[in-house]
Amino acid sequence: MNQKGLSEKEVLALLNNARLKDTSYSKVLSAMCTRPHPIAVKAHMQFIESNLGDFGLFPGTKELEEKVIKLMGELFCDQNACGYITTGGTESNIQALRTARNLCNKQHPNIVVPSSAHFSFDKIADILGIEVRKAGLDGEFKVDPSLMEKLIDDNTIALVGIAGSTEFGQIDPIDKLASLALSHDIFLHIDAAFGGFVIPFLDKKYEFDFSIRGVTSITADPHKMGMSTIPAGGLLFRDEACLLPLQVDTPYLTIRKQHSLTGTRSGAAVAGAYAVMMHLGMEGYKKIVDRCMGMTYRLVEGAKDLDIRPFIDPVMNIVALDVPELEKVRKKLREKGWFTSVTRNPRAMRLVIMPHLNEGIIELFISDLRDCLRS
Ligand code: 0PR
Repeated sequence: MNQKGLSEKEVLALLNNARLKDTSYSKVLSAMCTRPHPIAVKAHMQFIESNLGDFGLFPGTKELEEKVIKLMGELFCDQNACGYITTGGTESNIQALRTARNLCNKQHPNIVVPSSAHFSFDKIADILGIEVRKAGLDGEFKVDPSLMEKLIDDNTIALVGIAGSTEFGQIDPIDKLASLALSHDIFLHIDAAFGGFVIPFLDKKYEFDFSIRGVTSITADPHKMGMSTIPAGGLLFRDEACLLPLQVDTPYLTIRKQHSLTGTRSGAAVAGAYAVMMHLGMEGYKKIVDRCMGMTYRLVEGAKDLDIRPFIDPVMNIVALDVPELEKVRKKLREKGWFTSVTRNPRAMRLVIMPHLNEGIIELFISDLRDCLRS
C-alpha cells in the first residue's frame, strides 16, 4: 500500500481503467446475470451501509428482507414460506441440503441429483460430506425419475429437481420427483436459481414450486432474471422448522441467532431485490420474460434458416444449438466480440438470452453466425 493516499481523482482514474477492461453486457450471450434494473441500483446505493449479519442495527432492512421472502413465497404458491436472502444460488443450494443433512442424522448421507445439476452440488459434496449421486436424463434433458429411484437407498436424505437447468433451460418432472420424495419420506429441493423468475411468467404453465406437495425448499435468484443487484439469491422453505438446523447462537450481536451461511451480509442487495419486485410487479416481469422469449424464438428461427437445430425447442430463454465445428465457430464469433458458452453432453453452443440483449443485437448475431459458418 502507498504510504500516502491518492486523491479521489487519481483513484477514480484507476477504477475507470479497470472498468474499461470489463465487458459491457451488449454482446454477452453466455451470462445468467444481467444489468440490474435502475431502481434496484438506486435502492442498493441507499442501503449501502446495511449489514443483515447484525440486523438488530438494521430493523428497517430486516423488514424489507421479510417482505421479499413473502413476495417470493407468493410467487411460488406458499405465502407462508420462510427463508432468507443469500449470496446466490450456490449458498441457497448448500443451505437447503445442509438442513436436510442435519435433520436426517445419517452417518453416510447421500443425495440424488439430475446429471444436469449445477456445479454447486459438487461443492456441496465436498463441504457437507454428502455423496452426490447423479441420475441420467431422458431425450429432452429432463431427469428420468425411474433412474433417480434406482439410486435411492436407506442413506438418501434428499432428491433435487431443477426448474431451469443451467445448460438447456429444461424443467425436470417435479411432480414425479415429489411422489418419489413423499413415498421415501425424504426432502425434495428445487433448484430454480435461474427459472424461478422465468417460469411463473411463461405463457405455458409448469408446476414446479410449493403448489406441489412434497417440495420442501426452493432456490430462486433475484440477481439472475429477478433483475436485482449482486449478491441476491433466495432460499425458501415450506416449513419454518427447516430453518432450525441452520441456527447458531450469536451471543455478542444485537440479535441472538442467525441462519445465514455468511456472517456479515449485504442489506443493499436485499433493498435492491425489494425495490425491483415492487416496481415491476407480475406484469413487469411478464413483459421482460415475453421479450426474452420473443428474442429466443427469433434466434432459433434464424439458426434453423442456417440449418442449425436446437437440441430441444426452447422452454425458457436458454438455447443449445447443434453447431458444426463448434469450437472453430465460437472462436470466430469471439473475434467479432461475441461471448458464447457450451453445454457438456452433448456438446452444443449454449446461448442465454438475457434482458440486456435486444432485437437488433439478435439479428446481428444471426448474421455473424452465418458469416462464421461460411468462412
Ligand atoms: N443453480 C443453477 C441452476 C444455476 O444456473 C446457477 C448459476 C447456480 C445454481 C449457482 O448460482 P450462483 O452463481 O448465484 O451461486 N449458473 C450460472 C453458472 O455458474 C451463473 C452465471 C452467472 C454464469 C453469470 C455466468 C455468468 O456470467 O454457470
